[in-house]
Amino acid sequence: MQKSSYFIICVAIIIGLGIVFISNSKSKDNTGKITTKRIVESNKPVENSEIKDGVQYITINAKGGYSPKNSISKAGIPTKLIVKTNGTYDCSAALVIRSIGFQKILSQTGEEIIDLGIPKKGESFQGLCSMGMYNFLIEFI
Ligand SMILES: [Cu+2]
Repeated sequence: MQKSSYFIICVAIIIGLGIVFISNSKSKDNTGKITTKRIVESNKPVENSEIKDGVQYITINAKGGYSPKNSISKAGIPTKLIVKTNGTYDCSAALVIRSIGFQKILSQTGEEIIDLGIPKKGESFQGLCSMGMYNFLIEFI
């Protein structure tokens, strides 16, 4: 009688450990999948532009890189790029947009408004950090 109850307790512990182990490995799998999905999504072109009083504003956040990394906006409209910094102490605050001759160290927190003129269809603007480590691309369609 004592032996069999000891056996039952042992089995219960093993099953318990098994459930914990399985649920742990499942949650690890799930996080892995979510992370992969996020990376894929962040590389997809994003529409992050807004038209106000005939001017198109595109917003890019600069902190540990640029987001969204790829964006798509409308061609043929006066366009301004807003680069937002928020406690940006990394080199993504040192912004270079070669095609328009823009080069500036942005304030650590704030908004920099950059005039892109009236972009043509098919035109694109690439922003880089001063080291060329981080980048973003805006395409006009
Ligand atoms: Cu950099």
